[in-house]
Amino acid sequence: MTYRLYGVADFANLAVHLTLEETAAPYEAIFLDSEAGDLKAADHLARHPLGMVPVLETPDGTMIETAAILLWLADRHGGLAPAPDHPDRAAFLSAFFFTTSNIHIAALDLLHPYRPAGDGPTEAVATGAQTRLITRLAVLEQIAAQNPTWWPSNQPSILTIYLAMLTRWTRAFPAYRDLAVDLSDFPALQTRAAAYETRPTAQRVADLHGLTGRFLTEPEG
Ligand SMILES: N[C@@H](CCC(=O)N[C@@H](CS)C(=O)NCC(=O)O)C(=O)O
Repeated sequence: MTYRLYGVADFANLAVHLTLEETAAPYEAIFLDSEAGDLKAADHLARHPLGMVPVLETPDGTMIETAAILLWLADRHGGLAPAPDHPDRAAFLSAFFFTTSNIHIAALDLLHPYRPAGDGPTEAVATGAQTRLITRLAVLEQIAAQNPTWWPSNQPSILTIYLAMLTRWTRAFPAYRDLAVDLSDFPALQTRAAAYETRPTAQRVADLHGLTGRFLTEPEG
């Protein structure tokens, strides 16, 4: 079966799309139009109960949640994360789930502070998110700087792909421009994203999302 990825250009499905391109697996990327209401249409709500993306249709059923999909693809196709029985798996999983639980959530608060703020002050929420992001990226930076075998600096990894997509957002789309968080403050993380983004595979996917050049490390806001 050909995988079918549902997404919107430059939404979270970008990480899944990049990962699919690194596997040799056949897939189809279907772009929905969020402005036209495609995400909340009945056919998409049947795929995702909240009408969100990414959604990946697989031979084992329909999957949601970026991190779950990335891990599932890595396990199924190999090469993009330590295998489940590898001794490096424990350290890798810790960093990967640290990213989804801490970086992804804080990035959303930096981009969309009005969601958690409700009637409260959005700038205070965004400022708090920026502080959390910087502290948490520093944790990952310290790990990456030790060059663990499970996080190569010059090979694609679902951790690099996921993290680089999130930091693309934190630099390009913060709710307040002066709160942008830039990967260049985290050199070991930046090295990984910079090595990855120039791969022909990454550039092919970027092009389909309307992105060009150093789309991860030097995104245009
Ligand atoms: N936890 C989910 C979050 C997915 C998510 O936030 N998707 C956004 C795009 S980046 C979305 O579909 N937004 C459309 C909407 O909320 O209507 C995941 O990691 O897949």
